[in-house]
Amino acid sequence: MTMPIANAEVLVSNPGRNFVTLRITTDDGFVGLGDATLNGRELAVAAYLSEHLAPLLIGRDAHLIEDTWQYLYRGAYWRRGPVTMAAIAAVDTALWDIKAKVAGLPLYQLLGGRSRSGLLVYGHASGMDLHELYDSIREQLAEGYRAIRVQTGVPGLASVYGVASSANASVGDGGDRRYDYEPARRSAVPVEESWDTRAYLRHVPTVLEAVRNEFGPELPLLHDAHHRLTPIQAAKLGKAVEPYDLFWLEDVTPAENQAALRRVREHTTTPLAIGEVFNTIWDYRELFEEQLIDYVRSAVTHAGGITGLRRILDYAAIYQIKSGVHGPTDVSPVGLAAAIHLGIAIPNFGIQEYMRHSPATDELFRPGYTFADGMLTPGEAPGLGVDYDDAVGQAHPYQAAYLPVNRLLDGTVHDW
Ligand code: GCO
Ligand code: MG
Repeated sequence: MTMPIANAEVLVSNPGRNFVTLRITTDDGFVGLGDATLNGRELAVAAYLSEHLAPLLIGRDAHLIEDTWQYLYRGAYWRRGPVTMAAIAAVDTALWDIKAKVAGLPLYQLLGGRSRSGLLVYGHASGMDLHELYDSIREQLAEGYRAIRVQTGVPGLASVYGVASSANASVGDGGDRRYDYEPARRSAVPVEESWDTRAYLRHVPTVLEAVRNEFGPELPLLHDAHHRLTPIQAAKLGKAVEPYDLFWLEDVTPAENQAALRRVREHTTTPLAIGEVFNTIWDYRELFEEQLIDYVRSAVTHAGGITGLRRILDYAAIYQIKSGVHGPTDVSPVGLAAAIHLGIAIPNFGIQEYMRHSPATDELFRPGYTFADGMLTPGEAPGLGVDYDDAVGQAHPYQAAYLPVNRLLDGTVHDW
């Protein structure tokens, strides 16, 4: 029984931030969605999909998920890279969505069924100073989060990754405070921020110590260094924060150089998470085989879809490495739903990032997953459980946006 694909549409919309969504429709009317959002580079993936992949999909059998993955990956000749892998991810996710709808089952059932009752998630707290940070942590706890990422301002720096300033804080429709933590600004050129690693390294351990003392030993705390450190600086930070028992320290170095993590690992027992900018299993090979990390940060959206990420996580499992799937607001509800279905099924689930989309984004995608008591659950609708509302999408057209560029105080371009 084949199920030919009739249509593959690339939908680009901006309900407050840009999202690229692939919608595949079969001849007999089944519809699947895939997320292809690459923050700040959205139209590159949209063009890859509409110009190069969509024409290949028409008439193909929607049931052939693995074959299509291999056909698009090997068939391109040019391998890997965030644009290619986000495009393949969108096709793969949409095909899984369709297969589950045909089966009449929520997608996680096709991935092996439930391995747990829900996904523990972490929320996001930040403050320019301790007072703001404590308030933000209390808000997160009040919303039910049971694990919290802590990001802090650094004295002398006007703005820092992950810290909401009053300039980019906004009030959500429900009256609650919402922050956009990866401020891809709607502007013609990127905003520039400045950075001082020594000031950061002096300050962060004092903040984590204060937070640990204020909130007690139980609360899982996470921190993201956002690729800014050298291996030896990262080792120093990991060692300095050991007494505060972090759940993980994320992206300590720009991890193109996997071997850099050896240096970090030999100096600290602080758990390490990495990989939100990776896109294939090859990016993890040394990290896994030498057991240099503890958590995999890739998103379904950026690592070749459910097929790509599941393969990475199976490989991780043999080294006791767990999932910590990327879930910022630039992963759309389609990408997040895919992560939730995968996360509830896999044996080596660790934690799921959850930043909460704006009400406008949820109106566009109408996700069926639910957040309660610090846990996400996928819902029981067939497929991914996400719909795309064309009228809402058309009302919010694409707007050019860039992530910030980071410079050291002397003007040198640094990792953001
Ligand atoms: C995280 C990430 C994000 C990224 C963003 C870039 O840990 O969630 O670091 O905040 O900065 O996804 O687009
Ligand atoms: Mg991160």
